Amino acid sequence: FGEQQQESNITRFIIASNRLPITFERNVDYDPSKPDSGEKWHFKESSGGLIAGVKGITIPYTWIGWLGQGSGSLSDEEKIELTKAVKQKFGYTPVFIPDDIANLYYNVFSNQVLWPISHYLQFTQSAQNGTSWDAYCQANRAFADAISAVYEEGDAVWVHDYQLYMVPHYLRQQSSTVPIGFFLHIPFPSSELFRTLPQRYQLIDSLLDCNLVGFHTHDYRQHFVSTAQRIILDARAEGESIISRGRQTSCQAVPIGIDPTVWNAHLENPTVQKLIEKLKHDFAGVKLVIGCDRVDYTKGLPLKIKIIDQLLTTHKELHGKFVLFQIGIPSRMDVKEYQELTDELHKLIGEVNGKFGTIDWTPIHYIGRPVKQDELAAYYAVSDACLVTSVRDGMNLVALEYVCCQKDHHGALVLSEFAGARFLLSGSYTINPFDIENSAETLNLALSEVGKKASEKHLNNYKIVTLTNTAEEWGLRFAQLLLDSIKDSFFHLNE
Ligand code: GDG
Repeated sequence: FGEQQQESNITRFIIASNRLPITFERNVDYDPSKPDSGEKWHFKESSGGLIAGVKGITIPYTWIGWLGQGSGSLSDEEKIELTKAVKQKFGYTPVFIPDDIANLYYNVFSNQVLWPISHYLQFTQSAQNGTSWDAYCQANRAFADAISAVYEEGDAVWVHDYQLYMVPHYLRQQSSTVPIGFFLHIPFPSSELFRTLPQRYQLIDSLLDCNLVGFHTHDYRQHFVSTAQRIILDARAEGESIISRGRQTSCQAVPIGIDPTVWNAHLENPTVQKLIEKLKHDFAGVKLVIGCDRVDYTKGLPLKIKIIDQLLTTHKELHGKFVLFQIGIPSRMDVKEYQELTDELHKLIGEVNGKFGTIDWTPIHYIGRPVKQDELAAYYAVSDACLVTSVRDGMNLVALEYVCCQKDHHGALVLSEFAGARFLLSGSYTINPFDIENSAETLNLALSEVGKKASEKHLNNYKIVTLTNTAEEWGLRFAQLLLDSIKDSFFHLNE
């Protein structure tokens, strides 16, 4: 790192996130003596909330991240080859973490301690121990080292999400001036919960090493500010910042957006249009509701199925005329809670279909694997409503994507009040998914208002998703806030 204070512009972001937006596989047919055997490594681009947001930003960036389990046990020679291939093909830099450390860092400390606590579920005591914390720190240090190795003058570092809470700390040890922004994609919980973490001090202190910390909503921001003041003795809130140990950290709500051009392009694709026509024909006269979630206990999937059960119990007129089309992407299947949730979900869906289904009607259509994004656009486009039942959710991009794909149809968004999107999309039918009876009634109301009141609500949401809160806007806003925060902290340090 140079020790130049960056004041005028950010020429490039170094994005750091747990995973790179690609997965790799070894080409088993590869033979260096046979030129037609292809390249040694095959890559696939992955999708997900964070990836969708970052890919929409228009400021140049390079990306640093882990390539997943298995990458840590490659030989040194293979790591060099793979790094070269990833650099050449995508311009990204992989971080290599030994597989046993990665398991403790990712599966244990990140996903069994930080993830549940951030979503208001108490952490597993057994997962919370010195070994998993040490691995978490070791992995975060590897990220910081990789960042400093690619750093060039004019760069700003943009660290993403809870897996990398300690990266700002290790970066600051190397440079007191490198601009560091951090964005949290999940909720920041109430201090009452966060302060039960034994590592609360180190985690918050590291975030205060940033110039800017961004959240999806004002509530999450507020929770962070009060947590910092309770945990760090000298921390005090001043305006939109926290001052502690001579550092000034700007804390802001900067809600993520999606890239509407990607979804509009899908909708204009003739293959997608053909699929939309086919679905319209196949589901004529049926109220179609779409759901699309990672199978994660934060998404409230069992509650969603119970809401459908309730709807079909109370509204017999919907029998034969209603379908929930649910996509459930398998997630973190090496964690016990996720395997159990998958079993529970399959059982509940089977029960509802068994209870109400007939030879020519299945109320819940379930796909338990990822679908292609253009196919997803078609499902969004033909659905009369989208049902989001998260028990906690940082934002929920599915809600935004649905609104974008409802350009012509103006369907209803039925949205949990525990998803951050609720604060952004004021034209939604909000539900408390724990209140099954009222949620079922709201869904019924929303379906009955499609084409009437739902249309007004939709137009309100549509403007937000496609104009005022796009991923592009998000990137620009974050960059501007980061620049402002650098100037502020510069003045502060020189006072
Ligand atoms: C985290 C936070 C926050 C889903 N199924 C398929 C597919 N997807 C894509 C969706 C959407 C993304 O995955 C899911 O985003 P969410 O926001 O709903 O949820 P998380 O993955 O939990 O994301 C969340 C987000 O970060 C961003 O800050 O909103 O609160 O938990 O983009 O379209 N994509 C494809 N096939 C699928 O089957 N191609």
